[in-house]
Amino acid sequence: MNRSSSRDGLTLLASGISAVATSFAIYATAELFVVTSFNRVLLEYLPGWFIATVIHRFGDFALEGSLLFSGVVLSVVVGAVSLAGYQLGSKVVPANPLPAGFALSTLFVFVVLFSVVREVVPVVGPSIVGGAVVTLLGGFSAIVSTDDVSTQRRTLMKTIAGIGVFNVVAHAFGLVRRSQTERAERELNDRAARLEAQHMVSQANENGFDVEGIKPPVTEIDDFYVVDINPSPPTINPTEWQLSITGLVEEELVLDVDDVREPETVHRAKTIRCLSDDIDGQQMDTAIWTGSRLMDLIDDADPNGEYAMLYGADEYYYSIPLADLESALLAYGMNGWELPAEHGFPVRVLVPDRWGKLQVKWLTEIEIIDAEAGGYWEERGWHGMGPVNSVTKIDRINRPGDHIQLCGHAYAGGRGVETVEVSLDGGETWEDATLGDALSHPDAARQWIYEWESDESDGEYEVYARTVDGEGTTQPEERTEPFPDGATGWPSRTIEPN
Ligand SMILES: Nc1nc2c(c(=O)[nH]1)N[C@H]1C(S)=C(S)[C@@H](COP(=O)(O)O)O[C@H]1N2
Ligand SMILES: [Mo]
Repeated sequence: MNRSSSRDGLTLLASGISAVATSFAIYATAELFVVTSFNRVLLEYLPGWFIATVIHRFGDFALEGSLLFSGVVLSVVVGAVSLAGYQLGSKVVPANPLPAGFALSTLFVFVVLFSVVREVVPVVGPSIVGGAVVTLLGGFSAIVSTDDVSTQRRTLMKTIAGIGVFNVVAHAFGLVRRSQTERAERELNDRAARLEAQHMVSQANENGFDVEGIKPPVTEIDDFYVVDINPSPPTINPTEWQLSITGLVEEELVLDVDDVREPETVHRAKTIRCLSDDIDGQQMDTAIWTGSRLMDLIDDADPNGEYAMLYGADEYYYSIPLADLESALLAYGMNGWELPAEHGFPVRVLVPDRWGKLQVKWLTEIEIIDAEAGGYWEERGWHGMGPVNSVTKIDRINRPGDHIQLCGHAYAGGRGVETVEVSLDGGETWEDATLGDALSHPDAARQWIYEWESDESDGEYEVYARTVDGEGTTQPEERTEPFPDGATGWPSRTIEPN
C-alpha cells in the first residue's frame, strides 16, 4: 500500500465514524440517531424467530450489541461511499479537485443514508455535515500545495489530531446525553399519591422476611428488570404526548397527561413477569403502581367492540379482550415516582394476571376493534395471551448453624399464592414453606422460607419447590422452555448436608 492510498483509507474510516459520531452527539441513542434508524431497518430484514430468540435470551444486551454492529457497518459504508465520491469528483474535474470531490462525496453519502433511513433533515442532516467536514479536511491535507515533505507531514498530523479530538468529544457528549435521558426520574407530583405509594412500599418491605439473599416483596426501581424492543426508551415530551381512543367508539377521544390522571387514583401491588423468563430466571419483579382504571377512560368513549388494540410509541402493539381490561390500570407512577422512561413514561398498561408482553409501555393509542388481532410477539411465534403460569423461585440457600434454609418468592398471577411446598427427597414427600404476608392485591409475588436441621446421614438433599395457587391448582412438574408458552416445571437444587 502506498502512502496516498493508506491516507485515503484513513480518511474513509474517519469520515464514516465522524458522520455517526456527530449524530450520536446530538441524539444519543434516541430514535433520531442515524444508527437507531439504520438498526431498525436492519432488524426488519432479519427473520422474526431470530430476533425473538436473541432479544428474549440476551435482553438489552442484544439490543446494545445490534446497535454497535449497525454503528460499525454504517461507519464503514458511509466512509467507503464518501471516499468513492471524493475520488470520482476530483478525477472528473481535475482543475478543481477539492470542491468537486467534496460535492460528489457529500451527494453520495446523502443518497446512501437517505435510501436506508428515509428520514431526511433530522436524521441524515447531522451525519452529512459531520462526514463532509472530515472528508474535506482529509482531502485538503491530501493535496496540500507544497512539495515540502515536512509541511505535508505537519498538515497531515494536524488533520488527524483534529478529527480525533472531534470524535472523542462527540462520543463523550453522546454518552452524557444518553445517561441523562435514562435518569430522568422524578417523584410523583401529586403529593398525597406519592406519600401513599411510598408508604405501601415501605410497609411491604418492612413486613418482608429479614433473611440473607431473599428478594424483597417490592423491587427497587433500579433493580426492576427491563425488556422491550428498543435500545433506549422512546423520548416522549409529556406536554405534547396524547392518548387517543379510536376505532369502534361512539366518540373518539384525545387525552393528555392531565386527563389520564383525572379519574380516581388507584395504587396497586403487581408483579410483572416476562414470558421468556426461565424457571430460574430474573425477569420477574414487583412494584407498587399508581394510576387510573383503564376502563374509566375507555368507557367515556362508549366502545362498541370486544377488543382493544393497544399501541406503544415504539411500534409495539397488542390486542386484548375488553373483558380482560376490566380491572386493568393505566399506570403513571411506580413506587411513588413518576413512571421512569424505561418502564413506559408517561403511561403504561397493567393487565392483572397476564404476561409482561401485554403490559404495553409508552401507550399512545387504544383502538377498539371487534376481533382478536394478536400482537408483536404473536407475529414472532410466541403464545401466552391468557393467565400467567405459576412459578416458584429459589433465591438463596443459607446455612445458619446446623440448619439449612431455603428462601425465595412465588407468583401465581391473579389467582394468588396459597401455599409453597418443598420436597427434600426428589418429590416423594412435601411440606409447606412459611409464606410472607400477601401484598394488598393477589396479583403480586409472595416471599417464602423453609428451614430444616441438616443431618449428614441423610446424604444429598434432592430439593424441589412448587406453588399451589388460590384455586388449589399445583404448579405442574413438567419442565418446558419459555418458548412459546412460558416456562413450566419445579425448580430443583441438589444440596449437600452441612
Ligand atoms: N411499548 C412496549 N411495551 C412493552 C414492550 C415493548 O417492547 N414495547 N415489551 C413488553 C415486554 S415483552 C415485557 S416483559 C414488559 C417488561 O416491562 P418492564 O421493562 O417495565 O419490566 O414490557 C412489555 N411492554
Ligand atoms: Mo416479555
